[in-house]
Amino acid sequence: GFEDAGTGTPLSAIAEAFEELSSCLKSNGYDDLRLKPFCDACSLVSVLFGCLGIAFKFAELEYVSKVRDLAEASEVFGSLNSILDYDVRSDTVRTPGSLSRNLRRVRQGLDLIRALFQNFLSTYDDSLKEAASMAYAKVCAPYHTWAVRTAVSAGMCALPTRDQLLMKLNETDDSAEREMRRYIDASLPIIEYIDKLYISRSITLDW
Ligand code: 1PZ
Repeated sequence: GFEDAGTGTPLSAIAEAFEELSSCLKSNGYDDLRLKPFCDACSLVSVLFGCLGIAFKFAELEYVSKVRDLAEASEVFGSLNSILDYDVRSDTVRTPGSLSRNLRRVRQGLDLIRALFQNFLSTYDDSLKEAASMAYAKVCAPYHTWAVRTAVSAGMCALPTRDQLLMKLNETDDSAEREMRRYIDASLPIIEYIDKLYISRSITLDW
């Protein structure tokens, strides 16, 4: 908006990008989502990793490389639908490194942030460990290997405090609450839309 012009924080940029995606999706009747703007919005999320400390460097590399693969494919595949169509035809939906698999992982990342923000807003704990661990346990842990789950739970001990995180993000409690709510609301239809891409093709989501 006008008051953010030039002074937007990373969180407000993320919220804005997902609101735009979400309104595009709504305006075409939840029928189509372009791959390039989707990847652009997903890339913005990377700034959050910088706030988490070195323990989550591996998560950042994982996430960023999957978004980059998808972004590179956007020259060939215009929409999220076309990625699924391609992988269904070549029977590679769940093949490691395939675009449909990377899309599923990126979707889990978006949902993790959503859960994390929700937990952040429902507690005033100075430590983020509880909020982050609960979000991870619910959204991602069921699909991750033991080794990854162990590394994540070790990393949880090195998270910044709530105040440190707000400071790094250049937010106050009030402004962070506003921007996180915007993301929580705007990302939900995107996440549900991505799930529907698989479900409508009779692909289960237990992976
Ligand atoms: C203050 C908040 C702190 C929250 C910290 C939460 C950190 C969660 C870290 C998750 C680490 C996942 C690392 C590696 C996962 C891989 O096993 C899979 C492999 O997929 P495959 O190649 O087998 O298909 N990769 C992923 O799931 C993609 C990466 C997802 C990472 C999402 C992070 C979301 C952002 C967190 C927040 C800021």
